[in-house]
Amino acid sequence: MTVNAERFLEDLHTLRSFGAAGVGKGVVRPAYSEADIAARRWLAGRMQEAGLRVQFDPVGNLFGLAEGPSLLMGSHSDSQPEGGWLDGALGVIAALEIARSSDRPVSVVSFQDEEGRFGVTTGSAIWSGHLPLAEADRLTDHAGVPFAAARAAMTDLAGGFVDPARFSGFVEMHIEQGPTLDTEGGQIGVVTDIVGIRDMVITFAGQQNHAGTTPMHLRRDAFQALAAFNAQINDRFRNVVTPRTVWTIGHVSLHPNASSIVPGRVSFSMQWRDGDTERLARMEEIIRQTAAEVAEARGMALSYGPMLGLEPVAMDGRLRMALEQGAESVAPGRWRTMPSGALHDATNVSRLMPVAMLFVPSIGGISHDFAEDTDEADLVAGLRVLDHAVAALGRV
Ligand code: HGY
Ligand code: MN
Ligand code: MN
Ligand code: MN
Repeated sequence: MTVNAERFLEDLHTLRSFGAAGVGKGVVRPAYSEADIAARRWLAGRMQEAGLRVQFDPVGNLFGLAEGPSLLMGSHSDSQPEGGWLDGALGVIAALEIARSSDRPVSVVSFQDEEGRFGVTTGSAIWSGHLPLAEADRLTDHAGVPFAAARAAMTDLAGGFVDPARFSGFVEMHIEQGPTLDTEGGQIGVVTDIVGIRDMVITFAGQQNHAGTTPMHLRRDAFQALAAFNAQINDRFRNVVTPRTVWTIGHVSLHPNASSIVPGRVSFSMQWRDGDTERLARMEEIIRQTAAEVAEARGMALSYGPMLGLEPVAMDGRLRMALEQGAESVAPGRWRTMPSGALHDATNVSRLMPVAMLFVPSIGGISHDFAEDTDEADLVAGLRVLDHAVAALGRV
């Protein structure tokens, strides 16, 4: 089968136009935003033109379904609040091109809210049964918008959940979002495993007060509590973590966030990732222990939001082998196997069927930033590897 690289690149750039940020090639296309829904409507049209039966499920996951049993390929088309044009989009458009040009039955999916506006890879977590819909409906984003309200914007499109039994496996192409391939001059990464993750919101509540008249020793300053907590977990993690372990406080809301007011409350996102479930659990113990000690020492009230998480997952051997054969024929000497430090929908789908992933380089290792980009030659090389792999997999 012959993939059409020009059509593939053109569709990628058209998808980028939905929520184009006007900064580099960046996009602002969070789940359920106008740009996201418009992009999904456009994708549905392209799937229809490709001869696929379009089905949106109740949470906005968009499927283009081939007749009968098929291989599922795809990713997500929602973005981070400041997103790159390829994160997720690449996998969806590559899947569409393969489905269009393949003589094998290939279905296409764009999962919803992989970027976790409401949680962690929400759409595929719900589809795969990891997150009950009723529980998801109670989640809110950082602005307090409930998931149920956000997904109501797509009610007119919503159909039923697609039965996963029709798919023989799932293959997701994605940008690496890290520095490995770019630094080594590699063109293709065949993924071995995807890290696990834990994510929760922690709140310290102390005493709001006047920044001029409140002596330091009488303060119950929420920012100081966060600062102490952060310093202590960095210290205590030292003998627990490996170079692959990461942890991030990415979202902080300080109340009332005014320069002349001692902050009375802070809520912050605490996220950590590792390839080992034990280590994730050990880090959780340290986080909870440290938060309790800081709260006690500073007279703060401590509370936690729901903890969301996914376990580490290994890729399927047979699908991985097909990708490795494809990589060897398309990019001999310029491919490698590697773990994924980023999360992907493939983690959730792995509960339902065999999964595998393919990476192409991120220039400068940059992602989750408007500057995210990949050389066109590498994008096309990744498409060709998928082309080979699907042919190698034969009839599903
Ligand atoms: O955070 C992640 O790893 C994914 O890009 N949402
Ligand atoms: Mn992604
Ligand atoms: Mn992402
Ligand atoms: Mn993904």
